Amino acid sequence: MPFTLPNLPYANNALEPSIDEMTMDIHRSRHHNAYVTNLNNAVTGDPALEGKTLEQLLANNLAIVPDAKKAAVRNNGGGHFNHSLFWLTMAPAGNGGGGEPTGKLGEAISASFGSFDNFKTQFKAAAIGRFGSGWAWLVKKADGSLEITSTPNQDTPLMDGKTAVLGLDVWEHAYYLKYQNVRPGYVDAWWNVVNWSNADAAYNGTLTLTF
Ligand code: MN3
Repeated sequence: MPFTLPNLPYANNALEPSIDEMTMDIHRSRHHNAYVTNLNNAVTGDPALEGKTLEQLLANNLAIVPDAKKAAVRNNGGGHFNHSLFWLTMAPAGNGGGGEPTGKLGEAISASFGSFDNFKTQFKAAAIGRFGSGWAWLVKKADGSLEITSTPNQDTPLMDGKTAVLGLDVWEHAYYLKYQNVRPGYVDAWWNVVNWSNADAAYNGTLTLTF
C-alpha cells in the first residue's frame, strides 16, 4: 500500500496566532504532500523497497535501501516521518497545546536538564543553531536517556536508532510567511502549541503514527 498524506487532527487555523493558517495549509498540502509523492515514486516497483514500512526503510541509516535510491528515500521518507510526528505533537493553545511536559516525559526532562526552562533554553539553541534547513529534536537514545540534537534537511533520528519524542521544523517554509527571518520568534511561539500529551506518548512508545 502506498504511503499517504495524513489529515491534521485540527483545522489549519487552529494554531493561530503561533502558526498561521496559510503556513499550515501550504506546509502540509504542498511540502509534506511532495515528500509522500516522491517517496512513493522511489519505492513503487522496486522489489527491495515496495511494501516495507517507513521504519524499515529508514532504519540503520537506510541499510536496506540500494545506493541509487538512498537520497530519495532519505529525503522523502525522512520528510514523511518528521512531518507526520510534527503535526501530532502540536495542538491548539489551551486546548491540548502549551503548558509544561507531563507524565514520564515531564519527569525525564526535569531529571535530564534540571528544569523545563533549562530544557527550553537548550532546545531553542539547537533550533536557532541549525544552519540552513533542518530540525531540532528531543530524542530518546537506545539506553533510554534524553538528548537534544538537530538534523540537517529531512534527516530523522530514526536513521540513528533514536526515538523522536519532539521535533521542530526550522526550514524557512515552516515560519517565513509570518516570522520572515526571525526564527527565534517562531521557536518562542511554538511552545504555546506543543502537545505534551502526545510527546509523552512518543517518549513511552505509545503514540500511533500512520504512514
Ligand atoms: Mn517542513
